[in-house]
Amino acid sequence: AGPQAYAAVDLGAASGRVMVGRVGPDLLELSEVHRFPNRPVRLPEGLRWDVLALYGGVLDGLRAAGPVDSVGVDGWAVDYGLLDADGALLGNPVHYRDSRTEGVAEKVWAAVPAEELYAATGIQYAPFNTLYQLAAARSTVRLAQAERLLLIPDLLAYWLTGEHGTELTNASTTQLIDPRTRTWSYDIAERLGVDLALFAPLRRPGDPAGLLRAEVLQETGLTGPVPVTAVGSHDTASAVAAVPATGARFAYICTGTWSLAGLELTAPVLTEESRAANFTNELGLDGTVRYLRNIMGLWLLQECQRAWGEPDLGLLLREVAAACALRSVVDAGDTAFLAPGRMPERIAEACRMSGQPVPVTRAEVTRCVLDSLALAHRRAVADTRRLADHPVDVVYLVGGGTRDALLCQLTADACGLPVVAGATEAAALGHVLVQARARGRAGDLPAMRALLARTQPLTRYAPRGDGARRRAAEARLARP
Ligand code: LRH
Repeated sequence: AGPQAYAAVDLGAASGRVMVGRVGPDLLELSEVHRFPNRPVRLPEGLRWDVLALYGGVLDGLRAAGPVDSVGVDGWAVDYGLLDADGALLGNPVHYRDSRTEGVAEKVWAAVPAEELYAATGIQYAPFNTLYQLAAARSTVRLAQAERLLLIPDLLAYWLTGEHGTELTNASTTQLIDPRTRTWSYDIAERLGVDLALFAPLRRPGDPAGLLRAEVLQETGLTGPVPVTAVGSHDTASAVAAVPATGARFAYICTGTWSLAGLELTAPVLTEESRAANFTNELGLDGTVRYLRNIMGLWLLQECQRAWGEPDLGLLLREVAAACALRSVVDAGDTAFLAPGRMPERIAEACRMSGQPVPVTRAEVTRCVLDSLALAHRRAVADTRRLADHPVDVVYLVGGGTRDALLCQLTADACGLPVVAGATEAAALGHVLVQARARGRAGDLPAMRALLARTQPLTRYAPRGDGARRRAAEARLARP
């Protein structure tokens, strides 16, 4: 028998993809069969996901995929859909960049202090954590009517199968999971009035998640039974699984709309120092902890591109070669950049406020973003080493940002460490490997990574420069 085929549905904040993966002892292949835009919609009530369009894209993708042995779904974290007693979706899922959570965290902390929340859940403060979204929704009719809450990938899996589940890696981003016990934090939920009965039972990457419904088979032309397999349904969990590391002394940066930079650990770091540095302990595959920091990532550039009428990224990166390095930089970790809109102006404003030259041309703004990202990557890698007391000899970059050679090189320069750029479609690769493993066709995490290192093209970037300009730029950034 030849290798099996696995369909990986991977939902990103900017687009969704259906990929087909094949896995064998020395084989790891991925082909994209369908890509569709993910366009958030601004309604009078706020920023919403067009989740039905996404489901339509998934069905189109499964039709294009042809016969597969199993299907999985991963996607971005924290957001959810609510279902009524009949299993019908209650309204359009709210986008994590919606403003409804402004000022909500302070109210939550009045009931459970931020220190206690971190010690219990290990999750960073981000205004969009599911916990704060639920607090913002507290007295809404929708929440009162809801019988079930499904995180976005679980919602899509439900529409495909008719079955409910809460996949663990993504559940950890709700801030309602205890990373030591890897189950619900009952005490936190109770004190904050979150009804855990809203959540379906937890399932782990590799667990069965049902079969494609008869109507889905009909719509996609697939022949059943087709099993759906739970994967690391948080896209970042799947991407971290696909870091092609061969040793233990590594850090990773998953670059896409976000940059997620940190370490893979076997136990969470729940210290007050770690909380102050806003590091998160999300759950990964096989008992691992993803100890990382959220950095704004290519979102900064995507929003600039939108403001400039969508110029081609390749063109922008060629223009950037002419712009002066490290002339002005912003704090790419600042949640001030979270909301959409007016990004070139907001970046210019941040430079003006910190007394730096204001970037004006597209090339100058793009250069400012790339330099700022590289510095934020460096800070995250340095902080993570210190806070987790973990040695790092090499930084692996995976995800969309690996297409940008300048970003990879600047990250190596800033970190003063070799950077190895791996797969652009890391989330889909990690995802496919978990499906393969569930069917006995792949090994443990180190074996998966060895397979990735053998089969996927890697690009190495050696660090350049003495760091003097970088230090000067960081000093400007630190100025009040
Ligand atoms: C990346 C990601 C990230 C989350 C954010 C909401 O797609 O899942 O890990 O923090 O989206």
